[in-house]
Amino acid sequence: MKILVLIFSLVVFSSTAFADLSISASEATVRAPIPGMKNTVGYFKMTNMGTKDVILVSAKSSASEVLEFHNHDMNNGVMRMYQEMEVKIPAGDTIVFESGGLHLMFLKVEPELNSAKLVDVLFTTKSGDSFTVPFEVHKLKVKHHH
Ligand SMILES: [Cu+2]
Repeated sequence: MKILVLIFSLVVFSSTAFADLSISASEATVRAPIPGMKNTVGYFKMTNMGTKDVILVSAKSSASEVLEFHNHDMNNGVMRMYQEMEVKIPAGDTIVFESGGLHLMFLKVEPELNSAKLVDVLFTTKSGDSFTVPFEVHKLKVKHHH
């Protein structure tokens, strides 16, 4: 259990206005867009250590004109993604944004996303609270197969 606590305490943010908001985020990464592409995806884990559910309603970043919460489903064997207007982080629970599931969609990315090491994302909750999570920018490496 101690290991878990250490991982999640890596990045902890709390609001000044709402003492009961206790959210931590970890492993927040965004892929640098493939050259020529205007869109990319971000992944992270978010834990609600508080006693009330937290509902994310928006995300903003200077690195991208539009940020949307997306999810995937399977339709006749075809993976399809769709927008989620809200993402609930239940009290005491961790929600994982990962490949093939929930993800943060960066649409119309700014050039800074290619050169930056970190980009800040500001999340806003239904209760009007907000907090910032830094996302590490991961560049795609060209793989050589032998
Ligand atoms: Cu998407």
